[in-house]
Amino acid sequence: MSSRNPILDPKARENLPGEDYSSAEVALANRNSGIHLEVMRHDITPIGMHYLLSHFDIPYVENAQDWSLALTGLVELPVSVTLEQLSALPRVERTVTLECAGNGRSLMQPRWPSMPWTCEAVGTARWGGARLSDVIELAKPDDTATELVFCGADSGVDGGDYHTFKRSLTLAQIAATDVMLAWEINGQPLPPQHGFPLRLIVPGWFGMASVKWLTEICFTDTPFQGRQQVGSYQYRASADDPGVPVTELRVKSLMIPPGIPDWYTRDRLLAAGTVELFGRAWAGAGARISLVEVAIEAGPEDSPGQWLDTQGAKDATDPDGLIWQPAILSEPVDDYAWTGWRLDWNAKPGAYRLRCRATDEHGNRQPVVAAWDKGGFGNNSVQCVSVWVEQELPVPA
Ligand SMILES: Nc1nc2c(c(=O)[nH]1)N[C@H]1C(S)=C(S)[C@@H](COP(=O)(O)O)O[C@H]1N2
Ligand SMILES: [Mo]
Repeated sequence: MSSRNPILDPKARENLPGEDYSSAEVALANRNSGIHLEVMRHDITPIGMHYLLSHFDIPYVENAQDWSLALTGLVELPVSVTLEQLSALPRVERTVTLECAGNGRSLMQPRWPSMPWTCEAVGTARWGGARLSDVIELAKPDDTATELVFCGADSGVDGGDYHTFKRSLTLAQIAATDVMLAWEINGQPLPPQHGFPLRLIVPGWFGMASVKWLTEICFTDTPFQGRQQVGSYQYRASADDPGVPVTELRVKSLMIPPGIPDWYTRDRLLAAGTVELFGRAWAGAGARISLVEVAIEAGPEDSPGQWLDTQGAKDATDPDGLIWQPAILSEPVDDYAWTGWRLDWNAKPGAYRLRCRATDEHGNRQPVVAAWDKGGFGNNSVQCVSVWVEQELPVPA
C-alpha cells in the first residue's frame, strides 16, 4: 500500500518489480479464499466468509445419511459408524480460530510457489459435533496403538506423488488438545467446501491438521509417513534442512485496515480525528493473549510518496524506535478463539504505517519480521498497514 492520497494521487495499475505471480498461483488464489479483513469485526466468521484451503477437488457428497466413518487398524474390531451413531455421543460445541500454515507465504521473499496468501487465511467458527476421545472409546483401540491417521475423501497429485489427503496425530497430542469431529459450522451442516458431512477440528493447531471429508481413522503403532505429514508442513530454513513439523498456531494479530479503500490498490484514506483501530489476536494450543500493542509510525513529512511498499508487509522492515502502545483486549469468546483488541488513535493529517503485535500468556511475541521459511510456513510477522490521513474527506459522489 502506498502512503499517498489515492484520490489526489492515484497509483498506476502496474506491478512493482518482483511482484509477478504465475497463472498457477492466480488459479490457486481463485479456488481458495481468505477472510475479508473487515469481517474480523464479527466474533464468529459468517459461513462463506471463513477462509478456505482445499488441495484437490471438493468431493461430491449427495447426502449425509450414506456417509460412514471407518475405524480401522489396531482396534478390537474394525467398525463403520454412521453420522447418526456419532450424533448419539455427547454433543460438543467449540468456537475455534483456524489459520492456514501458509498464511503470509507471499510476503516471504523468495516465495514458495503455492497458494499465495498475504495475511487473510484465518477465520473463527462455532463447530458442533462430538469429542474425538468419545469416538476413540467406541473403537476400543489396542494398547499398542500410539497414533491415529485421519483420512479425507479427496485425492490428487502433488510433486508427482498421487495420494489421499491424510494427516496423523499421536495419542499424546490428542490427549493434550480438545480434538473434535464436527458436522456443523455456526449451527448449520458443513457446506461442501468445509468438509461435508464430517471433518476433524484440531483447536490451537494450524489448519492442515483439521482433515475435511473424513472417511477413516486408522489406529497404528508406527509414525505416519504420508505426503501431507512429512513431505509438506515442515519448517525448513533451507532446501537441505530435514525440517521440523508444523503443528500449533504461532502467536499473531491482525488489524482491520481503517478508513476507506482504493478499489484496486487497497490504499487507505482516512479523515483526521479519532480513529478506532480494531483487530484480532490468537495464539497456539489455546494459550491466552496477554498483550496486543500498536505502533504508529509517522511518515516523512516532506516526501510521503517515498513510502511505496506493497500490500501487507512485503518489504517488512523493523525500523528502530517504534513506540508500542498497549491496546484494550476483549474477552475471547472461547478457549481456542481469537481475542478482539482496539485502540483509539487521534489521527493527524499525513502518511502513517500502523502495526500491531501480540504476546501470549507464555511470553511468546510476534516478531516484526519472522524468519524466512522455504515453504512459506508460519509467517507471523507483524502486519503493516499504510494509511493516508486528510483533514477532511470529500463527500462520496
Ligand atoms: N481432506 C482435506 N482436509 C483438509 C485440507 C484438504 O485439502 N483436504 N486442507 C487442509 C488445510 S491446509 C487447511 S488450512 C484447512 C482449511 O480448512 P477450511 O477450508 O475449512 O477453512 O483444512 C485442512 N483440511
Ligand atoms: Mo492450510
